[in-house]
Amino acid sequence: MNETRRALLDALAAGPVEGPALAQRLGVSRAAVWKQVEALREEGFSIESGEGGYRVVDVPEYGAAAIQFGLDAPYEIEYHDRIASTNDRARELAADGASDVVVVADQQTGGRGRLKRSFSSPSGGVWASPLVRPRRPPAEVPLYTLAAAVAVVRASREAGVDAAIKWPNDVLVGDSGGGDDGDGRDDDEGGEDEVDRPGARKLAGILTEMEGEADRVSWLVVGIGVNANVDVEDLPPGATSLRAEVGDVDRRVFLQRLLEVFAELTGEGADLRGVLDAWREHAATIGRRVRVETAGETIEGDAVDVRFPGSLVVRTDDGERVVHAGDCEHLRPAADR
Ligand code: BT5
Repeated sequence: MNETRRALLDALAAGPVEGPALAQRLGVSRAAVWKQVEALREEGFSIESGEGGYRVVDVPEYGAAAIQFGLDAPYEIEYHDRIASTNDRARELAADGASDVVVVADQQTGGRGRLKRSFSSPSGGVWASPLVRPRRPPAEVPLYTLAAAVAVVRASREAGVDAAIKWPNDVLVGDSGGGDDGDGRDDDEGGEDEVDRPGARKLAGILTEMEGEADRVSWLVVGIGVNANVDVEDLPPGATSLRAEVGDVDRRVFLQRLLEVFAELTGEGADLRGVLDAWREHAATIGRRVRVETAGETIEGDAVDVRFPGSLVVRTDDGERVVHAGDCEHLRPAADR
C-alpha cells in the first residue's frame, strides 16, 4: 500500500476531511487525493463528499484497506483472498527486508501448524502473520507467542466468546481452568486421566518463526490462525469457531483489536514482562494437572506458573520442572485430586 493511501485512510478514519486540506497534509495534488478516494470507492468503501469534506459511511467487510482503516497499530496490511500460507509469504517479505507488515488471507491452501502439522484454513477465518524486527534477543521470542495468544483471547472475549489459553499457544473454548468450569457438571466425570475435557475446543493456534543471531532477532513472524466465520464441519474434530460459539463476527474489527493488543504488549518500548501477567490472567493451564510432551521426555504434574520468557513451571513428584517447549495436555483439574 502506498504511503498516500495509508495516510488518506488514517485521515478519513479520524473524521470528515476537506479535499484541499487533505492534499496539503499529504503533500500531494488535489487530483491525487481524488484519484485515491475513487480507488477506495471502487474497492467497496462508501465515501460521501459533502459539507465538511469526505466522509466514510461504509467500509468493506475485509481486505487491506478495510483493515488498515481505523487500525491503531503500526502495521501495514498485505491482503490475499487465497494464499498457501501467510507465514510463508511473511518469510518472503522478511527476506526482502520488509518489517511491520501483517500478511492476511481469507483462505489458506497450505496453512501450517507446529512440527510440520497442517492447519485447516477455510475461507472466512482470520489467518494473519505479523512480521516484525524487534531489537531483542532470540531468547525473548516465546513472549511474542504468548502475547499473540493474549491478543486472540481479548479480541474473542470482546466478541462474546469466553476463550482461554492452553500453554503455550492454543486458544480454547470450554476449558476455563482448574476447579468448577461453570458448566454445572462435575469436572471429574470421564474417569482417571481424562485428557482435555470433552468440552474443550480449539479456537485458534499460533506458529512463531524467526531468524536471528545469538544476541539479536533479525525477523520474527507470528502466525495467528483464528477460526472466525467458518463452519465446524470444515475444521478437524475438536475445533470450534467464533461462528459456532456466537455467530459471525466483524472480522475486520476482530483483527484490528487483535493487532492492537499485540502491538501494545510487544511494540517498541513495551515492557515484555507485562506479557506474562496478561497471559496468566487468561490462562487455562495454571492450576491444572498437565502432561507435557517435550522433544525428549514426558513430564506430568501440576502446572503452577509461567516464567520468563514463557516457560511452564510444573510441580512433579520429583520436584519442580521448568519446561521451555512442548505439547501440553490438560488432565483432570489439580484441585480435584
Ligand atoms: C498450531 O499448531 O495450532 C499453529 C497454527 C498456526 C496457524 C497460522 S494461520 C496463519 C499462519 N500461517 C500459517 O501457515 N500458519 C499460521 P499446532 O499446535 O501444531 O496444532 C496443529 C493441530 O491443530 C493439527 O494437527 C490439528 O490437530 C489441529 N488443527 C488443524 N487445523 C485446525 C483449526 N483450523 N482449528 C483448530 N485446530 C486445528
